[in-house]
Amino acid sequence: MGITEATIVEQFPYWRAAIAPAAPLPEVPITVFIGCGTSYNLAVSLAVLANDAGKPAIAVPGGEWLDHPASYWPDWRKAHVVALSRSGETTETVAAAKASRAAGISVTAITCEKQSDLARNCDRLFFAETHPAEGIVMTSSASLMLLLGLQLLGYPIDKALIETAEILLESFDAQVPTRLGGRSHFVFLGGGALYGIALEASLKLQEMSQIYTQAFHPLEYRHGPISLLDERTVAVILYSEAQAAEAKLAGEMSDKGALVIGFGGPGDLSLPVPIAAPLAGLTALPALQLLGERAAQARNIDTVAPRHLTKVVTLA
Ligand code: F1P
Repeated sequence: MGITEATIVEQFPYWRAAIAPAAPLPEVPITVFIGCGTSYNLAVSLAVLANDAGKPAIAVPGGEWLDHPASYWPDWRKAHVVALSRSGETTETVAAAKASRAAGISVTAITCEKQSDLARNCDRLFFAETHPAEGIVMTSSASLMLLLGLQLLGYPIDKALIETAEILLESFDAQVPTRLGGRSHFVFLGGGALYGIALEASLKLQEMSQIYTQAFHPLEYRHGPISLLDERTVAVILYSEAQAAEAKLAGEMSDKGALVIGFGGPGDLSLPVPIAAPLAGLTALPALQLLGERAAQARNIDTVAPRHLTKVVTLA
């Protein structure tokens, strides 16, 4: 087993260690989740889940919140910021956290590095230890930061959920990789909080395998992107409560030649996700990470050193 694969399949003990109730977020007009890359994708999912839990929230990339906060929220000085960064050193995220605090905004940090610039520049710190072998590609750390964010929003994580994620990972690996031959275009669809997960699955597979990937809200796919669909396409549908419409889309994509993998709903391959909707994304994340690894292995690409990427992306 390669190093990246180990960080995916061995991540669950780190999840168990990260279970802890968290004091709620402050009562503010808006909570802004910021991050870059994978951490931004998690922010997208968490902002939706915050709204679902009755806490108004948006997600903004770190660099955008740094440079144009008022373009995202006019009364931005009244926000609370939740900054996500595995390393705690990504230039834009750290600078945005510092600038927010300088403007009188309190900052909650979610990170896997206690001794980081972000950890030193926040008001509240949520930390989880990640798999020690994790390299450039964020695998276990992505799941862990999502888990911490869910707890912060009051969604309880328990051992049964973790077991469900493990079972899903195993059943994914038993059914899916052998069906991927000849497929070179991957589309990820997710609605609500699952859109951020679709973005993350897409980014992961692209980074790991250098295959062209796309992510959309499910029904958006019919408004143009479907023109690229052919027998080289794999479509991963992360089913939300809007099952009926998403299932129709799955049928249409399959008829047009895609291999449809349904998480929590129908497809050419269907994987059950027996978990409450807000937690479905976290449950599916390890399997989606493994999809990237398996696609890379099929192309003999070493995911320990993805092209053009570094573990911490900094701007001098
Ligand atoms: C996030 C990030 C990842 C990218 C690579 C480098 O950084 O840019 O999105 O895939 O792994 O790190 P961080 O702010 O979470 O440390």
